[in-house]
Amino acid sequence: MTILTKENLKEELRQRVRESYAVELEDASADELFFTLGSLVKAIYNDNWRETWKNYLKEEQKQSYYFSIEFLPGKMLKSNLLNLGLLDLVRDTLSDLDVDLDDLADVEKDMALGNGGLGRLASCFMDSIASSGLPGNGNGIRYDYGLFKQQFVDGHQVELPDEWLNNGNVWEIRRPSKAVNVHFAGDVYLKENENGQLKPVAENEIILRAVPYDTGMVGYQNGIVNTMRLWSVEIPASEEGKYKSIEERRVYEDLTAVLYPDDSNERGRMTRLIQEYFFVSAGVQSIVRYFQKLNKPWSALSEKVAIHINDTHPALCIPELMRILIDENDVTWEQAWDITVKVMSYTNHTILAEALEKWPVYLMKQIVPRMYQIIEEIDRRYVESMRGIHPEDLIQRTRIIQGDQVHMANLSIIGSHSTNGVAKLHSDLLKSVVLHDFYVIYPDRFNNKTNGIAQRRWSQLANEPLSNVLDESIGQTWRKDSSDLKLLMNYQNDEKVLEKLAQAKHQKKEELAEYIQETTGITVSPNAIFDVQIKRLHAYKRQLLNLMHILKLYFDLKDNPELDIHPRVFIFGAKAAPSYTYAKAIIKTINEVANMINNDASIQDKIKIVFLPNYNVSLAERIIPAADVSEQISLASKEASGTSNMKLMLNGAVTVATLDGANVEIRDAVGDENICIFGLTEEEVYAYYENHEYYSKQIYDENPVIRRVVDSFVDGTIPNIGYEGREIYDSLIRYNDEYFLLRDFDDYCRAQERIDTTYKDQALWRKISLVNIANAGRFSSDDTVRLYAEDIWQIEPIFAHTEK
Ligand code: DL6
Repeated sequence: MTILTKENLKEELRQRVRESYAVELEDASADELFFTLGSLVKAIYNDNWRETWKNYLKEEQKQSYYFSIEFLPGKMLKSNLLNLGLLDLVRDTLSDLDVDLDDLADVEKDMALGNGGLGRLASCFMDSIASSGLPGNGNGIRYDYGLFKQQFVDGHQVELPDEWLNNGNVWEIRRPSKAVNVHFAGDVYLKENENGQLKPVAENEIILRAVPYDTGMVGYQNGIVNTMRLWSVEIPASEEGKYKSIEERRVYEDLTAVLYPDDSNERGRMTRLIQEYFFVSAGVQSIVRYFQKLNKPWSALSEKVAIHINDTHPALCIPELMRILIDENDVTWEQAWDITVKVMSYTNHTILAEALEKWPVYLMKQIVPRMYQIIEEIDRRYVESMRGIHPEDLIQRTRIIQGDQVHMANLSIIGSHSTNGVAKLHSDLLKSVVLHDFYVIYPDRFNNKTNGIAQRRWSQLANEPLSNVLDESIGQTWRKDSSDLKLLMNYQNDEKVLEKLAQAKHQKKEELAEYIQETTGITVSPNAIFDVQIKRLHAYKRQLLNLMHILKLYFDLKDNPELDIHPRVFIFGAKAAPSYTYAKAIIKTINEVANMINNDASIQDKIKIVFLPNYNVSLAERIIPAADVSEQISLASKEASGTSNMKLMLNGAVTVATLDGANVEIRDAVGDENICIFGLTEEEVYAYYENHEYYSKQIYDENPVIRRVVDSFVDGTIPNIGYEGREIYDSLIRYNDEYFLLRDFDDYCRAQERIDTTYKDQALWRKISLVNIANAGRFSSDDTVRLYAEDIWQIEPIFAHTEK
């Protein structure tokens, strides 16, 4: 269908709204209009979706499959319109009908099937893979409930269910004809068949039906539409009779109900392990089914298919492909292993040892017995193959099954041909520390792929005023090729452009100020510095350090009300995992400090604190364009990459950062004078670990400013906190401040003073902001996925067969 004019677009909407809801266009509710428009947009790209798929088949293109237990696309209406080149046309058409596209887009519920960085990266990659014309698809879980909705009640985080599917999901297509069965549990033993082959025989299994829901991933104005396939559980008709009660059925029907709301390990949680095998098995089965259509020998599988294991949650892809090849297709172990290693690749997303996933042997044997048998054999053969080549202790440290635990990162590295980190520093730390043993064994498997962001969403969609200034100054090529943002460097000294950029920022600050007023009742001035820290609440990300600096400023202002600081609004957005009590204590404390300071007239609005509830992709799209300062203050060596740092930089925020994750590459991109670096380096952090010479109590004793701030958590200064303040105090003093906040505090305060001084020099500030925008192009996920495609997946872009 080609719809190019306002008139036929209006006519289509009119017809569809009549057909679907039996109302006239003018009488349609916002929901009805949104769903009508959504289904029309889908109809527009369906032809390309079908053609893209047919072309992949016809050309027998090698395809990559990105297996991720989380995807976090956010809202899709405007991004689909942008990618289809229809944004302006639809905006104008709706405006004729007195409908504002942005209001209508707000009707869509965020697709929040992820916790944070990991899932958002997966969605940025989906956009970029399609936009680069690459044959790549997503494979994940269609959770009935997304990540919990966060509310604050008396300053405490309260979690509410995210019923994102209540009104249906206009973008997905349920495909029961492509469903597959997944087998769990039971007793599995090996028995010789009539051909003398040992084959598994299973009894008392649980069989579940995995039904795919496909969502089109629309490429940016290139006619390509790839697929994100999310699996949902059902009870197969053949198994209906096995369940004696509704409750018993419900246990299995609920397997894909909830996303685990924790971005670290879910050790020991049976449902999570079932979820992992469920989407892995369904995905790998459907890929093999596709491959079989090509009528090629198994040896060609790695020429046609690349499977990416996004963090270790999909690591069972490795034994599952082995199972399908050996058990179902009589491939020898040796050949199956050769194929599997060539097909699989793995990304590590964390440096935190406690987040490296392990599963108890007993649980694996119980839930996925055949997987466990295959892993045991992989492990046995690994040990055997390494004997005589590497020392025994190294082999034992790297094997998959150690004691009563199955190490999923070890499985992922041993069973794949590529392991990458997500920023240079992170990849180096993997090689030198976290996965050093493996680096010794497989040096060629390790590589770096610095993360990137879907730049179009974070500039063109989220920040129109900025996009307009860019168009007027450097032309429009940056919209397709973000490396052209570099052209902005030519305007560093152009007063007019600098002024326009400042006006664009101000406009977004006014909009955010309005939103803050509406949602929290707090009045903030757009003339203040908007200082932003948005990310999951985690001790290593050090939101507490930010709060400690705010408290210091507050005490300084109490001591000297005339203190000359530029007014600042500290904006937080963060969810804490429901079971992470320490993180929740920090949320409560930030909220109480906010109450105390925001209501203290003597501060004369020089500091305001706003903790916006329910941080998600849509909220990020409001906050990021309005930010002046980007807080990236994790302890050096702990943040694998970070991606909010890239989004904020693209929107002209100036970064206050430790040399951690991708901050290091941001510093390299903009130069020391355009970023505010502070704190321990990763080498210094490791030196402390080696020498065991960090004593936070000593810093506390010797530094009266720190003492005053730390004491305020327990001495009654902050109203309405109890055990929360004590927990914070103890973490800093009694438990020796695991993330070195006290060590970095003074340097952080100096960095903040530099921010204040620089902001007062608006000419300088504007120039720094421009340099950040101009150098953000290198953090485009278009580039990142191109490198994955070339170096890891060996897939090539397909020629866009339809409109360009
Ligand atoms: O690679 C995406 C994202 C990184 O930017 C973050 O630095 C990293 O913390 C995050 N990792 C995770 C996974 N697990 N943990 N913990 O979300 O990945």
